[in-house]
Amino acid sequence: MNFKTILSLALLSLVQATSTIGKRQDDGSCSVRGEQGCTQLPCCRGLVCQINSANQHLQTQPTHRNVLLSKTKIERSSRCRTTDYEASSFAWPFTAPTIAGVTLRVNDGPLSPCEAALLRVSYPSEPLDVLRDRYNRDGYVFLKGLLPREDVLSAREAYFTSLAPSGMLKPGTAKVDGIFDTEASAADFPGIGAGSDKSARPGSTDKSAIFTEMALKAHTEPWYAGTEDGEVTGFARHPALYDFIARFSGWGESTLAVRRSLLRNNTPGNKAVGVHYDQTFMRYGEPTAVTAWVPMGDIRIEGGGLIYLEGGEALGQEIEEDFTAKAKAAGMSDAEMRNAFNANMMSTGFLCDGPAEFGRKYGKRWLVSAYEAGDVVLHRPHTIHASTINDDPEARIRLGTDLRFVNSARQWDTRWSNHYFFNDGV
Ligand SMILES: O=C(O)CCC(=O)C(=O)O
Ligand SMILES: [Fe+2]
Repeated sequence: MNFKTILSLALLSLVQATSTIGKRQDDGSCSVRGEQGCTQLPCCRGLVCQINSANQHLQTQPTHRNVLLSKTKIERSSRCRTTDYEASSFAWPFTAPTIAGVTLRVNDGPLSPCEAALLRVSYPSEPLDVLRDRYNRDGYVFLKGLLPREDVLSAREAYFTSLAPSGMLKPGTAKVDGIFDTEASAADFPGIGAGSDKSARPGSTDKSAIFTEMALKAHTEPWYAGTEDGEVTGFARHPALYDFIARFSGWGESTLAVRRSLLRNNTPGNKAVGVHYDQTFMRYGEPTAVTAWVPMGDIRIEGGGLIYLEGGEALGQEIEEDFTAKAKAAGMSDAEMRNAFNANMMSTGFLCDGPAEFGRKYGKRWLVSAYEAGDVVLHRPHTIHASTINDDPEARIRLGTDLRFVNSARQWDTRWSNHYFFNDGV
C-alpha cells in the first residue's frame, strides 16, 4: 500500500467516524444524535424518516406545514445512512403518512410510519384462556363488539344532548354524531383528564368553566351512573361489560366496578392524554385492577383514540421496580414511597407528555386503531398508553370512558369509590 492509499483510507475512516449518526444498531434501531442528545429511533423499512433538530419528525399535514429545523435525513438500507440537505428542500409533503394513509399526531408531533403499528384484534367469542393469555402477554386485549352498538350510541347521544347548551356542537348536526363546531374555540372545551395537575379543573377561559361544569355533571347523570335504587342501570354499569369482566378475571361475585371514572372528551384542537400507566393513580391497591377503555362512538384512526406502547407492560413494570428499588434503598416508608413515586412522574402523574419522544427513547412503536361503538379494550395496571390528537376530518368529538374493575376481596384503592370531581387528588 502506498502512502496515498493509506492517507485516503485514514481520511475515509475519519469521515465514517464523524458521520455515525443514524447508524443501524444490532436491534434494528438507529442511533440518532440531535441537539437534545442521543435518541433511539426505529429505522423505517424502505421509508424515509425525517427529524428536526429536536429529533421530532416533521409535520406532514398541509395545515401544519412546518419549516425544517435541521438537515438530517435517515434512510434504511442495509444500514442507516445520513445525508445533509438544504433546509428548503424539506418542505411538506416529504414524510409518508403514519399508517393506513393518514398521519397520526400526538402531543409532541406526528408519528412516522416506523413508529406505529396496528393493535391486535380479539373477539369476545374466543376462548377465555386465549384472551387471558393475550391480555397477560400483550398487556391489553382489544375486544371487538363486546357491547351492543345501539347502547353505546344512546349513551353518546345522551352525553351530547346534555352538553349541547355549552355551544360545543356544530349547529344543524345530530347530537349522536357529536360534531365539534369548528367556529368555536377549542380552548373553551378542554379535555377532561388530559393533563391537569392533581385532577384540577382543566381550562382557563370563562367559557371553559361553564363547559367543564356541565361535563362533570354528566358523570352522575342516571343515563351514565345509574340510580342508587337500581331502577336505572346506567352505561357505566353495563351488564355485558360487568359479566364479561367477572368471567375473564375469575373474580366472580367479588368483581367490583369502581365508581370513579372519567368521561373523556377529546375535542379537535386540544391536547391529548399523555404517556402513563394506570397503577400510578391506583397506588393504594394491589396492581391487579382491570381497566376497560370504552370508546363511546366510532373513532377514525386519526380521531384521537387510545394508543398502546408495544411491549409497554413490561416497561411499565420495570419503571415501577426501578422506583421501588430506589425508594427502598433510601429507607422510605410505604407512604413516603407512594409520594416519591409520584414525585418521579410529572405533576399530572404522566411519565411524559409526548408519546413520540417517549417511543423513540425506548425504541418502541405505538399500537393504534380505529374503533367502533361497542368495542372495548382491557388493559393491565402497568400497560403504558396515551392518546392521539383528534384530527377527525369531520371534527367528530372523540368521547370515551375508562371503567375500572377490582377484586373486592383483596386490597384495592378505595379513593376510587366516589364519583370523579375536580381536585379529588386521585
Ligand atoms: O381516553 C383517554 O384518552 C385516556 C384513557 C385512559 O388513560 C385509560 O383508559 O386508562
Ligand atoms: Fe390510563
